[in-house]
Amino acid sequence: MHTLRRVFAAAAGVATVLALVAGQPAGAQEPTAPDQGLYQVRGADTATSRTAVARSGVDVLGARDGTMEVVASPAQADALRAKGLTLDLAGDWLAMLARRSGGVSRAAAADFPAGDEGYHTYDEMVAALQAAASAHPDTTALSSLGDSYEGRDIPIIKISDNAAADEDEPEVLFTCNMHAREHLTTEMCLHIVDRLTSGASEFVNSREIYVVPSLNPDGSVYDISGGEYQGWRKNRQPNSNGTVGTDPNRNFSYKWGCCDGSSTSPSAEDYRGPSARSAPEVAALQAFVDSRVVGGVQQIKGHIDFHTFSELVLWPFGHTFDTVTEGMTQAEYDHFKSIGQQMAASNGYTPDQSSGLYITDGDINDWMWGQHKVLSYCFEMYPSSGGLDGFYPPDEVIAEQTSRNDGAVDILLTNAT
Ligand code: NO5
Ligand code: CA
Ligand code: CA
Ligand code: CA
Ligand code: ZN
Repeated sequence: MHTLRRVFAAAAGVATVLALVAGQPAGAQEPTAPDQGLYQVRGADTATSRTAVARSGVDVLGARDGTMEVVASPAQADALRAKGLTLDLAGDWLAMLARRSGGVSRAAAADFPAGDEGYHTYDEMVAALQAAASAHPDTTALSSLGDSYEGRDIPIIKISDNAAADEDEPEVLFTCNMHAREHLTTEMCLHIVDRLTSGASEFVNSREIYVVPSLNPDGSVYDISGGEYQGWRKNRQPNSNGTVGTDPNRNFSYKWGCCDGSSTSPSAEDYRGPSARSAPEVAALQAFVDSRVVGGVQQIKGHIDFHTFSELVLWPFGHTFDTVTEGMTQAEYDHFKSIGQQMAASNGYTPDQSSGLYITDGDINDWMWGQHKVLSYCFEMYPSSGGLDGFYPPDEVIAEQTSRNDGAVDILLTNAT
């Protein structure tokens, strides 16, 4: 790991709503603005049909109880209707983005759009970690996983008694904001830091806890650039065809691209990248987790990767509908399910195997378990549904929706042994 250093990278390039679509070369994919519709898809009642929707090229915002929320072009919407699904148009995605963010001028964003300043920008997140580190020098250690594509640090804070020492205590990892627009998750990780450094948790003495509040700093900065929400998901790494972004949660090395759970199209929101761990942010996280194999034993025993939205607790595998398969015994699956159900009972989310939602390959949880046998969950946070606002709930919800997971976090910490 590197010493944390502040990097004030300017918001890269033009950050306009049009850039979201205009950066794509003509003829390479579907026509875009202004015809990106937000749709509610009904009839996707099985994981197989939800996977078909995910594979159709639309941007899946959320999925729950047989209803999916997607952003689709007219052609994509027609193709899904032709499969017998019902699509209800809920709005013009780009117009909703512009309206939601209030039409503020397009300077680099000093903060979130008006009314949402309670969210932490990248710089505010770094400052909060530095403040926590200087206020609690004995129980924290702040460093960086390495650089994002645009050269920002990816801060990681360790919280434990004698944090400077590598003690013989079970290690636990919390990761957030792998998807740029899922800003509530950054607040979730910062809330974990707050709670664990406040002196209220016994786990500081019995665990070594690592928190990464933003796995995707470039995407996160881009998403609020110009004072307008960009609805951005991926990282900001350019692709060979002129589009931008790899989906980090399809870029991990375990069975990367194995199972039609990601896209080979660079313009797709679930583009897997040209090769496994091609995204620097993914490579940095993998290198860190690899480095926690000490004396042949992986020290990290538990992990939650926070996303939004749909209020779900998900466990591996994502790449197969099978519960028991290569790399997962019945006893291991039952353990995942049992702890997952306990956590869901504590926060009111819905528990499921990840592939029960739709098939994904190259996701972080499959890699954490498949490669390192870490008890690894994906939480999809608040709200349960919500279209555009699903990614941009007002900052008033932050306190309630992050503390809502205190019990689940404690269950994970308890079982990470
Ligand atoms: C995640 C999970 C299903 C792993 C994903 O909507 S999300 O992108 N946050 N859902 O598809 O990577
Ligand atoms: Ca702020
Ligand atoms: Ca310790
Ligand atoms: Ca240790
Ligand atoms: Zn996500």
